[in-house]
Amino acid sequence: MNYYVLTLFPEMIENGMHTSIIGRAIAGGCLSLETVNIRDYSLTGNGRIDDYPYGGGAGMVMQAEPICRAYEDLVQRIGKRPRVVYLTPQGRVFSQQMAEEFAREQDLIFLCGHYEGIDERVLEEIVTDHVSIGDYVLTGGELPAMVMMDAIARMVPGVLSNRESGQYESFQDGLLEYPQYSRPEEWRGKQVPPVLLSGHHGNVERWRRDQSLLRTLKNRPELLAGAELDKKDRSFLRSLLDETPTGQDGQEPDAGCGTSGTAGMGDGKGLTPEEKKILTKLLAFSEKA
Ligand code: 6GU
Repeated sequence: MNYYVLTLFPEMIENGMHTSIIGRAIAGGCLSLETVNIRDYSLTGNGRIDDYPYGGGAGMVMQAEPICRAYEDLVQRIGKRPRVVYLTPQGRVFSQQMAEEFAREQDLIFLCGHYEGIDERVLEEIVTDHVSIGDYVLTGGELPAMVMMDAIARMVPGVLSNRESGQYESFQDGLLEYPQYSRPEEWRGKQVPPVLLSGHHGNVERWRRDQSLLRTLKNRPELLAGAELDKKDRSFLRSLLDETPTGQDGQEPDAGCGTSGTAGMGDGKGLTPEEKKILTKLLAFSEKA
């Protein structure tokens, strides 16, 4: 995978991308990264690339020509016209599915805006994909570009080692990841769930699946509606409806089952009345299907 980034802050991209797993993948040749400073394509040669918006209003607009020149110079050099992703809160919201799709490309160009935006005419000419990373506003497209490049890179063969492989992580099967524990067995009075020390592989797998279901229900119930649930999943979820509700203070009604101690993540076991309502509907639907 070859990444190209058109930006006013190439050092921000370079610093962020030459670190950790992505940095290793670039050093190892699985990924390549080239940043292009849009300022180098300023019309006046003084580095100025923005101007006042026609029609008035606050802020400045990045002009079409410097961006177009930076783009044309790049595609000339690489000899192809890859997809161009423009990072904007007005775009389609990025997802794991989109990361998997972009990962099948050989080359990707990211266009990062700043100020109030970019002259629409150059966007019409060069951009193939408008992408947002969520419903909040950031000061520029650099962090979103890095978010996308990171998520896409994980899906590129060779970037992750077997240990790091994303095969069983959140979203792969439509559920959130289960909680993880490492040494020591007791930390500040908190025990590792006993089932994880039991050595019983089947029970461990079942517990993890249940925790994934519970977490997804509590934090992202809309994902649970789309997940594939088998008989054992439904049976676990049904059992949650029979438990006494957890108070607002997070007091556990069922100590000793090995699920306490995760309340901080919003996934203490007792369900709120609202969660029970969601779950009841979901089970009715899932049992019909
Ligand atoms: Cl892609 N850009 C900016 N500036 N803000 C954002 C965004 C992108 N996605 C969410 N917020």
